[in-house]
Amino acid sequence: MKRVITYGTFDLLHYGHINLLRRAKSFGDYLIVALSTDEFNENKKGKKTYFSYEQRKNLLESIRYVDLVISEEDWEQKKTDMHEYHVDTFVMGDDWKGKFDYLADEGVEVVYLSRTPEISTTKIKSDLFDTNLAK
Ligand code: C2G
Repeated sequence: MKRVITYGTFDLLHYGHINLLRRAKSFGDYLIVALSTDEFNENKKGKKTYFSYEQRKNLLESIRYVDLVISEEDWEQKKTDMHEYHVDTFVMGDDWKGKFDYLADEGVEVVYLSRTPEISTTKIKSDLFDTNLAK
C-alpha cells in the first residue's frame, strides 16, 4: 500500500483544495492529511480560520480521497511524521516548491503540484466582503 501525505489549513474548503487532494491521492492508495490546528494557525501561521479545527477535520473526512486526518501542530513534525505514518510520497502545492525537499533524506518522494490559480480562501473572503459592500 502506497501512503501519501499532505499538509494544510484547508479553511473555507474550496475546489482548489479538492483538486490538490484528488491529485495527491493519485500518487498512492492511502492519503493522510495533516490539518493545521487552530493554535498552530494563530500562533505560527498568522491565520485566523473561519472554521475551527474540528469543523475543518469533519469536512476533510467527508472527502472520498482522504483516508486519515491527523493534526499539524508545528513546522517541525514532518520528519517524524514520515516515519510514524510510513509515508512513501509527500505532496504539497507548488507555492511551497523547494521548501520541503529535505524530506527526501527520509526516503520520501517529494512532489509539488500546481495550485489552482484563480481561487483561494483569501479571495473568497475579500469577494464576499466586497459583495456585501455593494449591497
Ligand atoms: N492549494 C491549491 N490551490 C489553491 C489553494 C490551495 O492547490 N487555489 C493547495 C495548497 O498549495 C496546499 C493545500 O492546497 O498544498 C492547502 O492549502 P492551505 O490550506 O492554504 O495550506 P497552507 O496554509 O499553505 O499550509 O506545513 C504546510 C502548511 O500547513 C501548508
